[in-house]
Amino acid sequence: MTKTALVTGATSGIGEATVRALVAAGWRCIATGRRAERLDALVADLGADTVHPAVFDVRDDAARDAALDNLPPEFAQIDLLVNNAGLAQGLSPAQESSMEDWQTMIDTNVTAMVSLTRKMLPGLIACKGAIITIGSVAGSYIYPGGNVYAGSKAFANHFTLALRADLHGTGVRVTSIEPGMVETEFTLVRTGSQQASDDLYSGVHPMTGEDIAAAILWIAQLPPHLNINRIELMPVNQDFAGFRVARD
Ligand code: NDP
Ligand code: 8X3
Repeated sequence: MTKTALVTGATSGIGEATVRALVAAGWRCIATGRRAERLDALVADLGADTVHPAVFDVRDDAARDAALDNLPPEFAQIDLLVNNAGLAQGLSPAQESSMEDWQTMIDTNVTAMVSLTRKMLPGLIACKGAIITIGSVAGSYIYPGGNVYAGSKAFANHFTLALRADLHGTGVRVTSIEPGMVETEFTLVRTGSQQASDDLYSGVHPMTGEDIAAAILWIAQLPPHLNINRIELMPVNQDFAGFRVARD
């Protein structure tokens, strides 16, 4: 029987690649994001029978509920939730950061992710479904300017493991995927500069959205007795050495 995934943040990057990978493997997807034209293009490309566009800001619970509470019947049973929508804003040290940027990251990466997950739990339990959350290496290893983004992803990583404990015995599978550098629109959104994005990834051979989507698809298709708890991925040219000292 055809399974259905809800993929948040499917207008670009990891989310869009995930929808493409799942649909190619025979899944139906509900693809979400604020940019309706991007979702429309995805539907035009992949077909309205396999992709249902759901346009809403994940921070707006009422808009989210309006989009998800009356799905077409063939999309109504959601077997897989991919918590992917998220962003970083800014790279300034904490003492120079914007409170507005911090609030946006907390509202999107933490509050909205938790709220959507809570909403989906009864349905996921009923069908013994699965949850995959895109956390980040930034939640485990600190880099300067990571501050609230890193904190929000530490929350995502850890909340996902905590869900696994609470869902013990329900048959629901839960996985935290924690990538390093993936070349998407992430750094453009974070810095507002395409040049800064190009410079960051230049020569690194960063991961692609398709690389992460392949991991998601692999996990989604595992037999129901098998749970991948967490996966950390990096490009070969990125590592986690980060100790520094300052001298007086
Ligand atoms: P992109 O910027 O390419 O994609 C982000 C997606 O999130 C877009 O589809 C965007 O849709 C959606 N989104 C952001 N804010 C909102 C909002 N308020 N409401 C609805 N949708 C929203 O970046 P990535 O694909 O790289 O990011 C996907 C996830 O992966 C994020 O959670 C990110 O933190 C995480 N990640 C990324 C890494 C990287 O190096 N790229 C590494 C580790 C984790 P729209 O703007 O249309 O609303
Ligand atoms: C973002 C990962 O390595 O670009 O979540 O900071 S990294």
